[in-house]
Amino acid sequence: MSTPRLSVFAISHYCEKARWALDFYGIEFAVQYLAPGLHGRYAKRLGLPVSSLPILEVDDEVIQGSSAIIDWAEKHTMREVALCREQPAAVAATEQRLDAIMGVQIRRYFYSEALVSYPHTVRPIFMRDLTGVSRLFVLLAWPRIRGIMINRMDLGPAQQKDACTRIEAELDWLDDLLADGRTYLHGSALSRADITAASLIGPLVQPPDLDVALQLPPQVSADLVRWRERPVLQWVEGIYREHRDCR
Ligand SMILES: N[C@@H](CCC(=O)N[C@@H](CS)C(=O)NCC(=O)O)C(=O)O
Repeated sequence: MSTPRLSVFAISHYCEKARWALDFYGIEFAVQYLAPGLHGRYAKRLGLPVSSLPILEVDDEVIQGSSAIIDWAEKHTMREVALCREQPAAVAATEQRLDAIMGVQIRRYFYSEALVSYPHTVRPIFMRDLTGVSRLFVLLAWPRIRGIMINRMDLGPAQQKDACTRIEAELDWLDDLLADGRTYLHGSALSRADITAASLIGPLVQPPDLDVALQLPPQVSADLVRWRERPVLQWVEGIYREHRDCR
């Protein structure tokens, strides 16, 4: 098997989820940072129906999406250790719910303020790790990239409020789940539900192990102060501290 190549955006929490799973399974991989805007062409060239990252390429195989990448890692690891396989139905349901709601709404909530009102804080993160033409592309095409992102993700002040309400409902659900003092969301050891929750909620916690430090806009900063004592945010910090040392 040749070294797998993982295409990512530096700032994406779904990409962090895939990276975490590959690291957990001890799979050596090369990271390719793509420029937003050029990533769509790349996905098309690979024959993929949608443009989203992460994308993993291994020999002739192309695997798109963080969940499919975890499936692939589970099959191809040489390590004895595995993510917890107890309560598979609950783990799958939680992963799907987090992917569909929390991941999407946290992104919409953050960009609704950062990209709309403070775009100068976002561009450097997108440009980080890019070289040559890709870097120049983001520099020159930034107003257009920003406009497309605002349209596609449906961003703005009202949308931020809406996303905030949805995030709080999901945080309530997770706080309730953790109220019995459990260490992991389901089962007796780290599962893909835990990796999903920690990666997707990570931007609200900014754990030191997270590769990218975000400059938080004022409303997000104020909400984070309000949320930081929530059991689930403390739990995410703990999961990073205990389990994200596998890089
Ligand atoms: N469910 C997908 C979501 C991936 C996703 O939304 N990726 C974002 C980055 S956070 C993306 O690539 N957006 C640009 C696009 O879809 O073209 C997964 O788990 O991989």
